[in-house]
Amino acid sequence: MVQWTDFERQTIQSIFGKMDYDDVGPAALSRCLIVYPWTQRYFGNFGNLSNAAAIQGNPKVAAHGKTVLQGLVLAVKNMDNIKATFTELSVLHSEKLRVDPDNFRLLADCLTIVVAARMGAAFTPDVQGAFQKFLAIVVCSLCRQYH
Ligand code: HEG
Repeated sequence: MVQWTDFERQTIQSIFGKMDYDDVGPAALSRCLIVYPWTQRYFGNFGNLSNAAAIQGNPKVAAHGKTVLQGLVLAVKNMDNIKATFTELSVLHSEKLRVDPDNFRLLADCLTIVVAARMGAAFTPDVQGAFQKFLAIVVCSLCRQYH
């Protein structure tokens, strides 16, 4: 069972409360697809991913970036039960989508970079610590149904 301090809870809720999902979701997913091009293999039906501009202008990437954030919002709303909240999503990524679980961490890191860039000086080391703890638990929960 994960223990959260008041600061960690407030920080996570505040970051997601203020987040512009239409901006951050597409930016994080496109950054992941550009920086780690092998992650593109799961999105073969998304059309043109041939270069950074194509990825950043791809409406399917944008839409899926928002979908991923909706998944994270579910975790924010269930911070004391993230593992159970993600059981089905973990099964989906493992058994149907066959996403290599190492990639969860890569997307989480891209999201951290995008959030840091948007928050600027407000992204203090303490805030980063809380945010990355949250994402580490998300990643860990998504990996749980792999066997
Ligand atoms: Mg995944 C579908 C969340 C990482 C590839 N992902 C989804 C869906 C959600 C989600 C909510 C929709 C599920 C549904 O339709 O029921 N994904 C999610 C989170 C994270 C993540 C929260 C990690 C932070 N996903 C991830 C990574 C890859 C990936 C790293 C591949 C590199 N996801 C993927 C694919 C689909 C989803 C290929 C199906 C997309 C589609 O066909 O529309």
